[in-house]
This record gives sequence, C-alpha cells and structure tokens, in this order.
Amino acid sequence: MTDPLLSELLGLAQDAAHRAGALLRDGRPADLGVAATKSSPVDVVTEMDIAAEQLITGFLSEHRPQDGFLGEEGASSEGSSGIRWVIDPLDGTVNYLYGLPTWAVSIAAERDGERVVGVVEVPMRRETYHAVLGGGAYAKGGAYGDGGAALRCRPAPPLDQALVSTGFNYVADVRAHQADVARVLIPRLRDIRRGGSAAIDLCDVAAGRLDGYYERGLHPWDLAAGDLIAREAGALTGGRPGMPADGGLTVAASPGVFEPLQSLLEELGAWHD
Ligand code: 2AM
Ligand code: CA
Repeated sequence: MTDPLLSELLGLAQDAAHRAGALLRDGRPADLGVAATKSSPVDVVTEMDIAAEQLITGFLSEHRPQDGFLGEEGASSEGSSGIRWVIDPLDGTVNYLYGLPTWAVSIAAERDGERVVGVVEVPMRRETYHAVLGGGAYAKGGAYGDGGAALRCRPAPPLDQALVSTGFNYVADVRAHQADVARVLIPRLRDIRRGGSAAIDLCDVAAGRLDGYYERGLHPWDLAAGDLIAREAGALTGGRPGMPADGGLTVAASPGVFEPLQSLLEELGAWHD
C-alpha cells in the first residue's frame, strides 16, 4: 500500500477495533442472556455499546483530532481533515445479549465522502477483516492464522445452489414483509442463513463463506466497512438496480449470483424508500 495516510488510517482502525472488541468480550457479564429477573439486561448491553463507541472515538480523536465521526451510539461531527470515521461499536447486538458469538466491531474511514478503509473485528472468532480501497481484502487470526490471507469471494454457483444470508428488521410489520420475500426466495436458493450481524455477513461474502447477502433497513455504520471488504474481495455490492447499497436495500454477492439475486429482490419489492 503506497498511500501513507491510508496506512495510518488502517492501523488506527485495527487498533481501535481490537481494543473495543476486547472491552466487549471481557466486559460482558457471563449471565447477561439469562438475567431476565435483573432490571434490564438490555441496558447492560447499551452501556457496553456506548463504552465501546467512546473508547473508539476517544482513541481515534487522540491520534487524529481533526477527523469527523458518525457512530451508531450518537457520535456525529464534521471534522476539518476530510476524513470521517463511520463506527458501529457493536454490530449483532441481539447475539451479544444472548451470548451467541456472531457480533462485531465495525470501523470505516471515508476520505471526502468516499470509503477508503474498512475493518471488522469479530472477537469470538478471533478474526479481523480489513480492506483499503484498491488494495484488496484480508483476514487475520482464527481460520486465517497469524499470517493472515487475502480474501476472495466464492466462484458463483447457479442461483438455486447459492447460500444466501439475510436479516430481519426490528419492526414487526417490516419483518412480516421480509418473511413474504424469504418465502419466495427459499425454494429458489440452496438455503438461507440469518446470522444477525450485517458487518459479519458482508465479510462472510468476502471470505467465500456465503454466496450472497441481502437486507433492507441497514444504517450507514452497519455496512460501511463490510461493503468495502466485500468489494475488495471481488464481490459486487449494491442496492436497487443501479444504486449503491444503502438503507433501502443492501445486496452483496459473488458476480453471477449478485445480478439474478438483485433482480429477484427488485421483482419482490424487497426494498424500502
Ligand atoms: P445491530 O446489531 O447493531 O442493531 C441484523 O439483521 C443486522 O441489521 C444487524 O447488523 C443490526 O445491527 C442491523 N440493523 C440495523 N438496523 C436494524 C433494524 N432496524 N432492524 C434490524 N436490524 C437492524
Ligand atoms: Ca449495527
């Protein structure tokens, strides 16, 4: 990687994500998921979430005081350097609450509005994924070992052999519509997965662990890092046909799966305005 600014941003994002991941992993009370009689396990998760975001924004602004922020837990500032950090301190909150391992810390950096760095740390897999615009996508730790490896999305099977992940909204009416879409899709695919973390789903497309992923209703921080990682691993990402991935619809898949999946989702009205 030749651009020293991007190397600096990548290093900082990796460091911040690692620290926040450790805080969340080590700070999670063991009885969180079953503590139904305690005042509110959800509050504990919210507190951890906020603490993780503060750790990340504190660390980053110490090193780069002029940068802006957009974070799920409220970080929002313009900055003056042209760099903005887009942060999801805890993606996969419900999994974290229940003690399931599929949760992540997601940190992306934008330069003049363009995503240039993405890091997704998955503490319970001991894996970290990263990408720099134009520089490819990589993973370290876990199945990839300390040396790490370059990520490539999977060679596309026919759509009826594709393993595709999705997510369902927190709003019941939206979930009901998503179930209608899934009902049509399930017999046309190999199978469906519902992991519970958009950031991890996008990295799993990058890693060739899924053929595709789609979801409506994401926020910028859910997808900022994972979208870049998926693209740098050779996957296609987008929203409705011709549009970038956004809150209306996010689709990511190997080329060859992406196009028919995106058209089918368009036909089924799987987006929202
Ligand atoms: P979260 O865990 O940080 O809330 C679950 O399908 C994925 O979508 C998660 O990455 C979740 O992020 C994200 N998500 C964001 N907004 C959502 C919403 N309104 N309903 C369901 N999931 C949402
Ligand atoms: Ca999220």
